[in-house]
Amino acid sequence: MEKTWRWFGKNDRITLSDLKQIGVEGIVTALHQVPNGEIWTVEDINDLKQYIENAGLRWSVVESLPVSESIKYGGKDRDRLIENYKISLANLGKSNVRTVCYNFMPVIDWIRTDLNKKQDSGVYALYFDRVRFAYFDIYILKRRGAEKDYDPGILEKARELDTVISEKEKDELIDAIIVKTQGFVNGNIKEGDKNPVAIFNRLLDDYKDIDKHQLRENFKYFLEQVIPVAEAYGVNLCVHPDDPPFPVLGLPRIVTCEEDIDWFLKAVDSPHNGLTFCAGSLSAGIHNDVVALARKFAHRTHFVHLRSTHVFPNGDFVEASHLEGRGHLLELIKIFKAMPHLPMRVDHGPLMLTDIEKPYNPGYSFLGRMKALGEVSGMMAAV
Ligand code: DNO
Repeated sequence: MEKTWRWFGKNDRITLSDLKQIGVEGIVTALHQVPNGEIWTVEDINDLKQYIENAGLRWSVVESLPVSESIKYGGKDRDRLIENYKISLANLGKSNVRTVCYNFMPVIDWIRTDLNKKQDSGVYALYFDRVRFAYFDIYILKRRGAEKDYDPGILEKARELDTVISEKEKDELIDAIIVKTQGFVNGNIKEGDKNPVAIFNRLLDDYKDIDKHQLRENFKYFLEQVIPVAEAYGVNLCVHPDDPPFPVLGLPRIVTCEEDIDWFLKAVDSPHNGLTFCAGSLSAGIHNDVVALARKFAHRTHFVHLRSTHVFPNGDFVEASHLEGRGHLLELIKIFKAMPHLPMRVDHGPLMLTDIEKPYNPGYSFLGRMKALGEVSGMMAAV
């Protein structure tokens, strides 16, 4: 596998020369300044590509070329947005950037309730707490009918939480779930937006008639149009699994398990229609055997995210060290070692040491990811 690193562009406080020093070979990035749905021009792509190459690295993967909400819920302007997507894909192919990661999660990308959960060792990890999530859904969003999605034990604990939670803690929960984790990856809600809950509720409204079946149909419609362009320009598209891999907030999620992956790979059966094998996202679903999934889908995997989780008996999960947990990264490395050009990045890392006070995107601090890259590089060498 090729050792890559997610870098957020020229404004990232981590520089390309820092990355060279720690053994990174390829860069994972995006045109973060281009608003969702607009065309990525050849000029803009080449400018960033040249900048990366001047540092002695290569632009290995686009993460992400975002899919607009209207494509996902099947809005009136979806055909225009798909056309733009096709042009951006073609432009990437012309510029020789040929691996493109995206996701098909409605409204909200990855979800955590706690961005700084202190671990026994003193580092901070990302955490998903089922009760706090239910609280957000029922008491903050006030989503109609939300209660029926949670079991009585969780509902009871959410009620108890409501009697003790402060306004500040509520704001922190909103910030974790729909602002800080979303702003830099998807653009639906950004830091500084006033009343993120109202914006979020409006976005949810667009999906009120979209069930799992309809979302699959919309995904297929998208793939049928973009995969021929990917084929023509030699681009590999690879969808990121849903994180966490189960339905949330009344929204369907459709890349969560073996059956889902089988379904979309067959929906348009082309080698250019592939998977981002995110061990972290998949391992957070107790229904997933990550190693078996890797064995089955390696041949359609175009990009790998190495990360691991611990899932607790109550369903909460925490991001584990890259050496432990349900991700079984050592076993995955054994499977993917047969693919020397497959880009891999360590995904997320603990917040630790002198990084603790620095304003990194959640999960994307420097030292924790560097430690993870060291661990993964060691496993790769040993394998
Ligand atoms: C979170 C990331 C995701 C991922 C997108 C891909 O850390 O893994 O936001 O980049 O879902 O489109």
